[in-house]
Amino acid sequence: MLYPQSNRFRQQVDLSGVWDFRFDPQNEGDQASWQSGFTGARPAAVPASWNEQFEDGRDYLGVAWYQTEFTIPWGWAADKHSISVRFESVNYSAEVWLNGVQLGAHEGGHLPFEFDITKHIRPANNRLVVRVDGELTPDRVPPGNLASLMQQEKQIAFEETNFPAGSFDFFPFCGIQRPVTLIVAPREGISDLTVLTDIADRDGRVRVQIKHNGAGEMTARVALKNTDSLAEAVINDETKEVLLEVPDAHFWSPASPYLYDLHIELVQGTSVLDEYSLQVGIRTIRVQGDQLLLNGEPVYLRGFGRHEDFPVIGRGYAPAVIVKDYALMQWMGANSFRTTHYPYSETMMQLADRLGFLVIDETPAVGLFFANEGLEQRLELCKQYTKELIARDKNHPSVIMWSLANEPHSQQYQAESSAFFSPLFDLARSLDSSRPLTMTSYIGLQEPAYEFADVLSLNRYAGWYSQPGQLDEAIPVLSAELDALHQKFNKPIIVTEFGADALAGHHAQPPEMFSEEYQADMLEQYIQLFRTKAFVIGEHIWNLCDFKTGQSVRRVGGLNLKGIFTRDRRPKLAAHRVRALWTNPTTKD
Ligand code: BDP
Repeated sequence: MLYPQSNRFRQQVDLSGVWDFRFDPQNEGDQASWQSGFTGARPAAVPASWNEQFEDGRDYLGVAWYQTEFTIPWGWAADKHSISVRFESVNYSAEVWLNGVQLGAHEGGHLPFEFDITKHIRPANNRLVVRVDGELTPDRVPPGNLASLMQQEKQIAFEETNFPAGSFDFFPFCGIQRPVTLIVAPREGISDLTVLTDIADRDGRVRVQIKHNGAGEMTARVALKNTDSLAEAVINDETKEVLLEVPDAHFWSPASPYLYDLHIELVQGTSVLDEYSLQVGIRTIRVQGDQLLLNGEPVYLRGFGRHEDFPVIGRGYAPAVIVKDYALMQWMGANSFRTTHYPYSETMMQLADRLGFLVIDETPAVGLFFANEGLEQRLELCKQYTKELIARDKNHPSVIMWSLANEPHSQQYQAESSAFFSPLFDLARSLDSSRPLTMTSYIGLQEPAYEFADVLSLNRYAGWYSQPGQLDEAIPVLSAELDALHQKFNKPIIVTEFGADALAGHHAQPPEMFSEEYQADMLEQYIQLFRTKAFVIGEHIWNLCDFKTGQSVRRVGGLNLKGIFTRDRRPKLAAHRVRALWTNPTTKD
């Protein structure tokens, strides 16, 4: 699926704004034909989560309906063009109608989907209706409301003490959370592109695979602007690929995130049918022994786990917050982040390319468990998410690794977990063999899925959930565990989460839990430890900012306070102390 763009063949209209909205707690909308339009609506912002917009909406995770009207722009013609509507993210699932006609459905938040609406549009007064279902259930991913299962089955982590009962530690925000776009494109045009890059000494090589939906033989004209590289190829069933050589290339890296403009024209006879432009970074990424090599050089990841989370808009798309978070990460001296615990917005990924961040791109597979009920469906969903994520993000030079899950509850389900992850890793490898694969575990030595990963991602809270308040006890335990993990698996390790809650403004000397001093000391001591271990190739602090969670005794004010910035992006002591380490790295730059 191509990201929408405007050029002489393609245009887009952003439907963001205030839409009509209605909660449907009795699930009556289907019967009452709300698919064709409904009354009794209140205004709601799109994109945004519904939960922080309304007094009565925070904990509502059921069905809700959205509708809006639009007019097709002048010049868009159903007989000549293909017109579609694209949703960047609806959580958790969506069913969509246009003028009363069902267009389709999509399950899973955080990944885009689109429908061809060419046949169903009118010149004016088109009514788009979306039914969103935000319920948490055991057979969804991420799952929730596991209480009944937990009684029958072996113990599963902390869900029973969490309200709403998600099997994960962030608020289950719902709604149309990213932009909705109307797109016009040629009927016979470019439908997909895959760009793979390689380097040989100083030279770059860019391989472009092109798909189109035209009839007959086409020619693709491919040019890499800012170089002399031009290539032309006939696109038919056998040949779909164009190779561009770039002598003395600028390689993409965090220190120099150089992007080339790739421009493609689809030609038939003498007519150009379509064009598309893409920014391309020439780089390689691979694991060799204990190292992660970017363009053949070892690279060390300094950065964060994060959440798309901000007051009022919830998990809604907010470009200003995205820009701010990049500015904070740059100020800190970070070069990397993981898209915890779901794919981030497409703007976030484009800026990672442009600003030179190394991204571990994670699917929404968080809080997985392996009890029989719903297991097959959860695996199907994880496969779908993996396919959709790789299809969406495969061309970003910033994406250096796919993460196929965060913290599956595998401990007492070793065989089931292996049987789950083996085909999932195979699928990801078959879709993209150019990037290493990982998954993130809290289990460590007993993690069955580590067997399939190229890099081990470990989340650790020694000094917090274990050895509370005792950093002097915690650090040696962590050190021994890292050594044992490396010895057992012989793979490089990224500590993808470590951190402590700190209530901004709360101080203690000697440091104690929840004080800014304790958080700062803990992060500093972890980082110093990592610097002593050659097989540790990255450190991601949990979290960049405080973020909204469900309510529980562990979450003061319904917030996870492990941010080194507050939810409104003000630094705690730890931000200054880690910045001093990261902007003056003595080793592992
Ligand atoms: C890890 C989870 C993360 C939590 C964090 C914590 O991956 O989502 O927010 O712990 O407890 O287990 O702060």
